Amino acid sequence: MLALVALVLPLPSDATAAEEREITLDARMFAFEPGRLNVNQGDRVTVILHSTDVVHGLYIDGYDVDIVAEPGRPAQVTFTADKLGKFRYRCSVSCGAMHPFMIGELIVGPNIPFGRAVAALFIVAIGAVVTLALRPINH
Ligand SMILES: [Cu+2]
Repeated sequence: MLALVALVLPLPSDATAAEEREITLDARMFAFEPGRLNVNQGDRVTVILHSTDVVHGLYIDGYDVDIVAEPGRPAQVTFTADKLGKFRYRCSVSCGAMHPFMIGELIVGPNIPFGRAVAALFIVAIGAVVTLALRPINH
């Protein structure tokens, strides 16, 4: 019952506030580490690209991100993850035979359902505590 109320009520605005995220992405022949990035829509994302062997680039489809890192000289970019969905990222510098397979996936998920789920759980927990506290004690 209380959980239903939580799903209907508007949440405080900070429940959907964007986060600042800093992600370190290692590039080497022929992979990115990590190969998958998860962020929430609206997040301010900073990616720091480290190259551990030769020159690699980072190009993110749909996000107008294109940076190049030399070994020992990381490159950095900041963007707002304003588009929902899955976006490929790839190496933008031809770095060897397997270069076309040097790809990863950026997943931008909605942040509202998660906030609501947390709020619903929180209210259920409070409801349980209140119910237990009000229960008559039998000796
Ligand atoms: Cu590369």
